[in-house]
This record gives sequence, structure tokens and C-alpha cells, in this order.
Amino acid sequence: MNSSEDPATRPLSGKGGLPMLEVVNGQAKALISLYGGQVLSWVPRGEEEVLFLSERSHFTAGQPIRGGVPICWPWFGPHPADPAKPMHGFARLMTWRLTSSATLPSGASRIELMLTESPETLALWPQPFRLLLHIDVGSHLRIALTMVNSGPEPLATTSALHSYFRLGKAGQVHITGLDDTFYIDTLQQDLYTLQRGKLQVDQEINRIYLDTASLCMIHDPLLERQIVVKKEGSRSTVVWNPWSERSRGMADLGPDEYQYMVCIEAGNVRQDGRTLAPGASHTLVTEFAVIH
Ligand code: TA6
Repeated sequence: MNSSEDPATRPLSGKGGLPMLEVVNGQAKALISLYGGQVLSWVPRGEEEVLFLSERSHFTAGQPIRGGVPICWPWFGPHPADPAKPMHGFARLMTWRLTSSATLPSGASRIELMLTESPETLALWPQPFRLLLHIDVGSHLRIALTMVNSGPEPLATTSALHSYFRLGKAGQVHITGLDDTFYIDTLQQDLYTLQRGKLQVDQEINRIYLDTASLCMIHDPLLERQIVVKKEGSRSTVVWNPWSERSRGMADLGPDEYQYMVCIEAGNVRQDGRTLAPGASHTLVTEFAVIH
């Protein structure tokens, strides 16, 4: 079933004139930008907005959208050899194609988007590929990114689903699920450190937790909710909050907005990166639910 037949999904011209999809069903509503293949909003029925989207975000081709769930692919962070290439790869800077949308037996809506190589991507990354994104909008939000190596050479990737979550107030929030896990602290010259207990969101954080498949939970007493963040096909979890000083240098984040966001990212980065043989594929999944 395509979008015009699926009553839950409506195409619209979003901010900056970017093509977007509004999804409304009995379980939730969501906003998805075809630019970046990026979920920008998810509101399960009876709940408040779960995702953070910056009030100062760019909505301009060539610039990433600050918030929701950006897709970092085929490299996470700076390009491994050429820092002039876009940070976090190009998937979040391309317009994806809507290939189908349908109502699942559960009542959730499934949107399928696709991105394949183009002259633009080949200028940045010389390899052919196919990315398929399944976004299930329901009482859970599930985002599954399947990467296929459609070329004749091995395809080395690092990647993340760079989810931004909306918080009541950062200083009062903590994250569980990372206890006893080693992380690279990028704020301490990549110092290898062991997480002990919960992670308080009360300062700048930029950590790559390695070799972990655990689910995380955001405990938010002000919004009186917990957000459960599950993942599949992922060995790294990245946690990020730029805090006050660093956000001052960011044109697309308001001076106080760091207090209302945290990123928990399902990925395969640094030594957890994946190399796909010709014809091989890998699926990276993140899934959210709100509990009380
Ligand atoms: O995931 C954390 C991180 O890699 C940080 O280092 C920080 O720069 C962030 O992503 C945002 O990157 P962006 O390119 O979206 O400004």
C-alpha cells in the first residue's frame, strides 16, 4: 500500500519547505522528514512529546536538522580520513524516497524510506549502497535501518541512530542501563573508563559505551515518565549532552536548550564498526516506549 492509500499518513510541506510526512493513528502521531529520513516528533496517545527538536534548528538542504532521530551513516563523527567531509556522514543530508506506508495488524503505521547511491553520495563516498528505513509509529516507536552493500568491494561503516530525547530538566534526570560498561570519554582525551551505577545528566557528556547491547532508561521525575530505549544490531551506545559552554558555540541550539535534551544513540562506532561483504546487509534498530 502506498502513502496515498494509507489514511494514517499524509505528505506535507514542512518547515523550510522540506517534504515531510505526518502520521496519525489510534496509538500515536509522528512527524517524519524525508530530508534526512529523520523522525522529528513522536507523541504516543495520552503522552507528551518524547523527542527533542531544537527551536533554532536549520531546515535547509545541506544542513542537518538538530533533533529527532538523525541517521549517522556511513561514518559516525568526522570522516575517518577527510575532516572536510560532513560530520556524521551524508545520510542525514539527503532526501530519502518514500517507498511504502501501511497499517500493521497491531494498528501501528509502518513507513518505509529508501536511499541509494547518487552522484552526490559518490562524490563523498565512492561505494554503492542501499539503505532501507522502516519506521513503525505506534505505542512504541521503532526505527530499523538496514544497510546493504550493493557494490563489489567490502563496505566499512560506522553508524548511529542519534536520538534526541526531550527532558523536563537535565539536572534532575538520570540514565540507567550502562552500569559496569566501559566507555570512551571523548571529553578526557578518549580515556577508557568504567561506568559505575547510574549516569546523571548534570554536566557535559560525550561518551561512547562499547560492546553493550543493553537497553537504557531515562528517568525523568519532572515529566513523571521513564523512556525505555531498546536496541538491536548495535554494540555501541553514545550518550551526549553539550551542556552550557559548548552549546554557546552551536548556532542551531538555543542557549538554554541543552537543559531539555539528551541523546542516547544506538550505534556501531569506533571498534564496533561493521564491514559488510559484497551483497551482505546489517540492520540497526532503536525502539522507544514511555512508561510510568
Ligand atoms: O554523538 C555525539 C556527537 O558525536 C558529539 O561529538 C556532538 O558533536 C554531536 O554528536 C552532534 O554532532 P552534530 O554534527 O550534529 O553537531
